[in-house]
Amino acid sequence: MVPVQGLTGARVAVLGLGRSGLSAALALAAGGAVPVCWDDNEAARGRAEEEGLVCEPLLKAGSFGDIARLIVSPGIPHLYPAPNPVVAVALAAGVPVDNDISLFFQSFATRDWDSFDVAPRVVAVTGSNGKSTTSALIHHILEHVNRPAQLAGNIGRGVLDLEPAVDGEVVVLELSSYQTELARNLTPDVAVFTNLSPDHLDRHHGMGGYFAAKRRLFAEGGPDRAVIGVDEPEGVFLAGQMSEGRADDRVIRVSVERKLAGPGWQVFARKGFLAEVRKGKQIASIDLRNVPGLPGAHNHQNACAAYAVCRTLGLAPRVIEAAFNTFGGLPHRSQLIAEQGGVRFVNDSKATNVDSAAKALSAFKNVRWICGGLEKEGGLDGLAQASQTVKKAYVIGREAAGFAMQLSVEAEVCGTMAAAVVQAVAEAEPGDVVLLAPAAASFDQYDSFERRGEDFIAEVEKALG
Ligand code: UMA
Ligand code: ADP
Repeated sequence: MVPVQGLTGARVAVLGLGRSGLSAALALAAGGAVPVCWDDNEAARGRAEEEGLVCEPLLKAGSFGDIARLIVSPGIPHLYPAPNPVVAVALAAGVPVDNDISLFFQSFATRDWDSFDVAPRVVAVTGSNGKSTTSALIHHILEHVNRPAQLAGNIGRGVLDLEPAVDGEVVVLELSSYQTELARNLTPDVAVFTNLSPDHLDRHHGMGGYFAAKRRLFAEGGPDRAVIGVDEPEGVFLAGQMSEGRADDRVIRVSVERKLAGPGWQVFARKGFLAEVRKGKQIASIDLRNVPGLPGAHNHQNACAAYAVCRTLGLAPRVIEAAFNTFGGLPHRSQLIAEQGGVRFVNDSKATNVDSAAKALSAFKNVRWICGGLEKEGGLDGLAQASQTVKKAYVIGREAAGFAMQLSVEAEVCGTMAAAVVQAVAEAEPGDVVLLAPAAASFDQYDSFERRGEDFIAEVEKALG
């Protein structure tokens, strides 16, 4: 745990007691603050009380009279589509609203660091898609070279749950837009922006708000190095804003769509080959085509970003290449779960938005595509181009019929995962790929994308006997 510094003796309200809230409350207490906790869910309050935390309703009159700060969990809206009532009361009372990410940045460095040979560093990764894969890949490469490293954030571990740093350590944080938008302290040493496509638009009041939330990671005077995907206009703009001039190599530009040139620092992948070019010279080239844990151009983007980060940390290209080849990938992202009779079964349940599903479809041929669920704002038009690899869609979800009608490929309304898998297995031919890439959230039928992916795996196992 990282004990919170700077709030000793202060009463700090904590709203939401899930993974981030619970670790925040415990880290506040460890640092000498007095956490005053609340969660609308009784079971969550019960778990917190078992840890010795005190829960009090935060909506009663005068609740914020003596509160120094309100720490809000990322899943709880603070502005759009409407602020949670507790957040609204805190703001009206003039209480600063903040989050666990901010507490981490204000608390991570300690006096112990004075005796370290190499100061610990924080790498933070944001973007619409590829955050988890890129973060996990950076962590994997660091472990491969025996550099002390820890991984947390939107990838499932609260940041204050990390251990205090050791000499030379690198902490890799995956940060969502919910997290970057609210954090009052946000000062990584290396910041990464993978890409941008529509997602969470209700929480950010549209694309402008969504981009603004993400670019907070790159605030003026911010990271020493910025690794920025420049395949969308927002990335090009951000890289330009961060650079003093064309040769400024504090910014590393990343592309999987074009060869990048110029006097600065760039990493790009074309036709399956990663290239690093610095000051106009090619420094290294890596063949990514047969790297098992990183299939498809979207994963080559993740590889380029992770490579760039590791180069800023002083690692050699050949060492990074060796680590790529032992990366196992993450569950629910391009995960090969079975192969029978020449048919491969791939679980990409994490493809919860249109862009990620399109990228997953483009990574394979002859796809029998299981899709559908809770549709996100912005429509499904972005899937049309990538659907060229699709032989047939098998649509699940409560609104499966409406979802199927918007697709540009032959689509069968199956409703449930069980029905979709049985039908796809019955029709699959050797060379086909049965791919779960929903292009939608899971919450109409499941608690999470993980449960949806696990259900897919269970149904495939059943269907294959
Ligand atoms: N709650 C209330 N009132 C409300 C809403 C929620 O009290 O009105 C309570 C719930 O009862 C629950 C708690 O708040 O107990 C949940 O808080 P949370 O949704 O913020 O979830 P955490 O468990 O704290 O997990 C969060 C991230 N969740 C979200 O951003 C939704 C996790 O990312 C992250 O791994 C974790 O912190 C540790 O940092 C998950 C996620 O889905 C993977 N992220 C989104 C995504 O990737 O698309 C952004
Ligand atoms: P995030 O943490 O940003 O959601 P993940 O690494 O978990 O990203 O990948 C989520 C999904 O997005 C994957 O299942 C895959 O379909 C797709 N994906 C992965 N990397 C990228 C990328 N660089 N660009 C677009 N889509 C991607």
